[in-house]
Amino acid sequence: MALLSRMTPYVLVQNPQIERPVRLLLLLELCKLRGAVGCCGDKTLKVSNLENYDFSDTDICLMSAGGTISQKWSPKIGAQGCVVIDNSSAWRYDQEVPLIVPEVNADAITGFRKKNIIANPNCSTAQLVVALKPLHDFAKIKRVVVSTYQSVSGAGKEGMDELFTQTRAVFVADPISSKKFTKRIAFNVIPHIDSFMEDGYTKEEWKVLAETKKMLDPKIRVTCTAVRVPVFIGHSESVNIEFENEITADQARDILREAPGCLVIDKHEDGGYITPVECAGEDATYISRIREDATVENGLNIWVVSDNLRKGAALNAIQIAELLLNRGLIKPKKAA
Ligand code: 2RA
Repeated sequence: MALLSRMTPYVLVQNPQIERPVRLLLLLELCKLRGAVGCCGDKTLKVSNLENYDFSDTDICLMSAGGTISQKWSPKIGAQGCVVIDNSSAWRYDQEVPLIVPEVNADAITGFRKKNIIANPNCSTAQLVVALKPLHDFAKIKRVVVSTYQSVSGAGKEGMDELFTQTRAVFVADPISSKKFTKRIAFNVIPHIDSFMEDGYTKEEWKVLAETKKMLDPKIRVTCTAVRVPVFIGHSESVNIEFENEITADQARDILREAPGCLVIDKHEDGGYITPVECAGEDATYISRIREDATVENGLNIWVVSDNLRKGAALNAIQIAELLLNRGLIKPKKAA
């Protein structure tokens, strides 16, 4: 992160018509935590109007303003020589835009030059591929079945507010209304995230397959059920994996213990596993409950938990920026 603080201060742009204070703050918080004090840490950040901002002096734009803004602005910003790291889904499936999780496909980053845009994956995919990559390298994954348990912060501040308000309403016997989610989320689970597609899957479920294939291996077959749960921060995933080659649970545990970004907490005792409450505010992708699946030839079941606001969003974006700098792929335009 030291490199970032030597750069010209990068600008976090907010469209004045769109209020996204939480997302913006999360990015700022993370920069502060990871030591980019020279950029924005304890300083007052100037928010400029996107319409007339000149990006030609700016090295990196961390874009977290939604797909519509990104579609319109990322190419214009990229054309001014500023690299956009985009958190929306606008560019993830574009063949000319690399989709990057540094622990998984760092080498693919060089493709950013075509458009000067790099895409950050969907939160549920980011943690999944961090866990899958080292196992794929060892025993070649054939098929993955994922069930997600996604926290309400994946739906932003309004999602968090809705869980809080509804939970309180249940206790004080107030009427309960749902705006952000399609059904009551307090004391409930909802098997529906993002919009429905023609085949009956949701867009969230489709993203998991499309992004896993793009980043890890297009030959891997992936199927997913994405579920919203009444948890504020931290996505969990139950993952069933079928491999081409033999792999034992002990081998998987050893491999994952050494793998970048992974932390294995897997004791066969009460509480010997990770839950979202413990992962919130942490950078790692936690893996627990590693077991052999006796119903297939080479199968494993694992439990993957990570802070969706960090590895699933802000942290991964910062890691991409670090990757650009550490590999000398961009040179700071001005010294800070
Ligand atoms: C969600 N995956 O949890 C989305 C956010 N990117 O709703």
